Amino acid sequence: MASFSAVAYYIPYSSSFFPNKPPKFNNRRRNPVVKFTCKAKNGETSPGKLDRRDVLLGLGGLYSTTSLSANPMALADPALPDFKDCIDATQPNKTLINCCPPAPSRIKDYVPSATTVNTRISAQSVEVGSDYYNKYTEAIQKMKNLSPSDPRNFRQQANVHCAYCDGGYTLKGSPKLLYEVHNSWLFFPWHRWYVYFFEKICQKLIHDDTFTLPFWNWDAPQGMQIPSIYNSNVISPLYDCFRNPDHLPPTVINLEWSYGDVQVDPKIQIEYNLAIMYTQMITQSKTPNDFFGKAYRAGDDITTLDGAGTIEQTPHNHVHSWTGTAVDQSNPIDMGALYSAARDPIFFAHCCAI
Ligand SMILES: [Cu+2]
Repeated sequence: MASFSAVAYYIPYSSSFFPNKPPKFNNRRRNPVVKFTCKAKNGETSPGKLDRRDVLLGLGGLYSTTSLSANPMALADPALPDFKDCIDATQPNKTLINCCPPAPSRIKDYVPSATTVNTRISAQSVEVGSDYYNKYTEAIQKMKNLSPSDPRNFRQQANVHCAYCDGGYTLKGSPKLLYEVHNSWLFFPWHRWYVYFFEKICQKLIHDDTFTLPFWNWDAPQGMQIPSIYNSNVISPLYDCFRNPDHLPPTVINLEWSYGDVQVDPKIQIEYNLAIMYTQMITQSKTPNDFFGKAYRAGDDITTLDGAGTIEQTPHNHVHSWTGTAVDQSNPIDMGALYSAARDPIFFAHCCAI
């Protein structure tokens, strides 16, 4: 257990997604580290240049598929959490919370074994009472029914997000800095692995290794509201009472929402949302770092990095705060706050969309 507390150092960068007024569009212009070209001629890539395919390959394949021997981004120790000691995380109201997972006897490196690819489906297309819905709710209910000390228990899994995002670990090699998986290029890969293992637990519990989680397609008009499966009835394991009551279906999501925004005509909101997506995906994503986020390496202070990529900032953060409760703006819970976001099952559909 913790031998010291997070507040001994600092309150995490942001313990809610948007405690105050969220940033608007990412209008910053950074000096591009890597230039972006639409397509390399004859399959060539030249040092310092990437084509769009490489951007879409993701961080895992990005630097191995291009000639980036001169790219300093690949040449530093990675930012890692120090697993020696898990400390209390900090809620938006500054109170501490213990999100630490059960201490493993040993940590084993995971080796992926899957040879097939299962396609996720949109949450909006799932009908309440369908076979898929029954499987999904069975998996989540079984996770919630597991012993509270079982690391696969739903609350334990929610706490993983809390521990890694809200000050549960220090940065390895820098005991005065906290580790954080938001606001940098860690955002995409960390969340994708998190969802991957959550999905594996679901598969195991319902004895179906083809099961996939649904994704919340908030970037398409038909997905721009809370999918009905999460709001069907209050005893469903997919339901969460800590969502903003003003934003339940059929309210259309505002992908750039912040406290105080008024609802506009749904058709206009959808047009705004599509424009926001275009802006974040294309106009503002001139470089890989714009899109994925800034490099976060050993020794870096995440509180001063200001490194979130375009999609993490908007719409990702805004979907969180739009969905989470607005009852107490100074102390948002569930989807509206880092420490509690994954307590809402819709969190995993949201993360499957990024
Ligand atoms: Cu997160």
